Amino acid sequence: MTRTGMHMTKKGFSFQGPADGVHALKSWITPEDDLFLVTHMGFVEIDPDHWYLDVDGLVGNPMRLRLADLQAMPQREYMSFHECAGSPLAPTVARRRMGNVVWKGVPLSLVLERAQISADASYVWTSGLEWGEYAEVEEPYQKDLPIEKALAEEVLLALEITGQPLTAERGGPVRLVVPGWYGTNSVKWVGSITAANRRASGAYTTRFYNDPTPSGVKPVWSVAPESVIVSPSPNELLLADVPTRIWGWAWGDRQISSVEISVDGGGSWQSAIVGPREDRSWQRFELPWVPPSGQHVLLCRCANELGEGQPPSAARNEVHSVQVQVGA
Ligand SMILES: Nc1nc2c(c(=O)[nH]1)N[C@H]1C(S)=C(S)[C@@H](COP(=O)(O)O)O[C@H]1N2
Ligand SMILES: [Mo]
Repeated sequence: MTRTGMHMTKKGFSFQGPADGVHALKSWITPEDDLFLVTHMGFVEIDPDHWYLDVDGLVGNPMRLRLADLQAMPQREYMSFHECAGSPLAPTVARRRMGNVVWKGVPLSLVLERAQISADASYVWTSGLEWGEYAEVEEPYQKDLPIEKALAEEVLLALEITGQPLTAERGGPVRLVVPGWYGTNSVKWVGSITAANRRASGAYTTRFYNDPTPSGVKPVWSVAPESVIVSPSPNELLLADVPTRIWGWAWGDRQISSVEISVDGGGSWQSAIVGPREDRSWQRFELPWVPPSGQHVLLCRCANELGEGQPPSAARNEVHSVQVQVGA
């Protein structure tokens, strides 16, 4: 389903992120250069003059929006963490790809209203415009959202990230963003929206991004509570008896209400101070520490307002640890 005015710039799966991993994420808003980039089939460059968005399916008024049509609609900003769920082929491995950004765009709900979405629609499907192969599957990057989330105020057809137009690699000229949900749902290079009364049946909503559960599968949607220690990093110079602090970020679809830190490999835990959240931003946490000399394993774990926490292992949001060496 290739359209004119677009070409692939790089083929195949690709992940890019800062060399220092989470320890690079020192600022409240992640600069573009430190924000991870993911694509399954490759990157695509789309001429903005040729871009359009088709809205069809269970709608009274199917339509085709050009970029100028979208730009003429009301836009809003929304601050949110942005996190990749990790490889769909290894769903229990923590990859720690995330950041915190400000998206700006047209609420998806406005476009769905304009298209006169039917009361029978229970899902909204979106597709990316790129093509190629991933894990021996060759089909469009199509995702779905239940109607309640599709109509939520934070879900945007984004044109900008942190004050800048989306680059081609970031999914420009227009991408979907689904704040609070894993990055896989935020379809880049979006080209079509279809209202439906069932889930999408493609590989990216069935084979991939469905976690096995005792009773079946659970789509990789809402982000589970997670926290990481940004500082100290394993290679930071720490001196015995010199006061320092352990700090990092905690986030999830739901607000984080507590973060605990262990400085003895999980033997004992202390409560950290947790900062506020804005929209669905991450939250800063911090604990003063006077380190004794030697080697220490630092851990952090958080819980959200419902009391849901982080598993110790075998999960994408498993407890994060950092090993540090403190000089005498
Ligand atoms: N069209 C399209 N959208 C996509 C993907 C993709 O491969 N194709 N990858 C998804 C995944 S898994 C993630 S984590 C985010 C990454 O967004 P970013 O590269 O802007 O960080 O885009 C999502 N949207
Ligand atoms: Mo991802």
